[in-house]
Amino acid sequence: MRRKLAAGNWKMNGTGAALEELDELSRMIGTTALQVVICPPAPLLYRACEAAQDSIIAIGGQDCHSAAAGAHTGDISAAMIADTGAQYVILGHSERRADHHESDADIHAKVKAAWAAELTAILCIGETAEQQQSGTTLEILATQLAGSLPDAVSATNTVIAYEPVWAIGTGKVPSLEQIAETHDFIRDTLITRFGETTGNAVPLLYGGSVKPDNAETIFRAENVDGALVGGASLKASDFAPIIAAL
Ligand code: G2H
Repeated sequence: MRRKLAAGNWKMNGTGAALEELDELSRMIGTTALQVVICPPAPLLYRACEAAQDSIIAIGGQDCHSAAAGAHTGDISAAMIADTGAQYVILGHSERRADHHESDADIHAKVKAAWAAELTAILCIGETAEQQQSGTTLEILATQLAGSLPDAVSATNTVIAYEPVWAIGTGKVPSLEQIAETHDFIRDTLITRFGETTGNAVPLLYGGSVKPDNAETIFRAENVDGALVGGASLKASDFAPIIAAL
């Protein structure tokens, strides 16, 4: 049985007051066998870890630098994220790929840095609207996986999030058939490269406009083990029903 996971990506939203949502979420979900992760902005990481310490909620960063330390003004290392008590880090989100020109090679180095700091990498991949329309989605996913995922993948150090760029924050969601096809393809690609045991153990998340009213349908796809949720993770009252649908 693969572990099921719901991760909230707060993106560049929230100051200290937003931590009340963590308390509220913890109260609403109680105990569950699911893994629940909240990835707040970096300045909130330490306080989020403190706020979540008596709950089942784990905390994650939204990016890290590939270097362990050095002259990189404004950046944070994986070890700094781990030092706050966080256990996860999102890497390769399409907003980082677009806004900061991150290549698959850059992301590959960041995943290695995350593993060195004993963080679980939530690696994001996904095609743009143009790529989807030109029918190259699976090709793009194969290229991104090959280029950004290092060899030492294990059942616990990696989670893959499939996020079609055209579905992010737009309210558009692929059909259940499209979601099933892409996740089946990612699963097969992992099995081919890492073998049955590891390939089958890595959780796959869907991300892009997941809401309380569409989560249950999305989670029907066999290889969807959870969701990476942006906008609907900001309020506990939105995120809790998504977690409940898993
Ligand atoms: C995709 C997702 C979270 P949203 O970026 O990573 O955001 O749920 O707001 O589309």
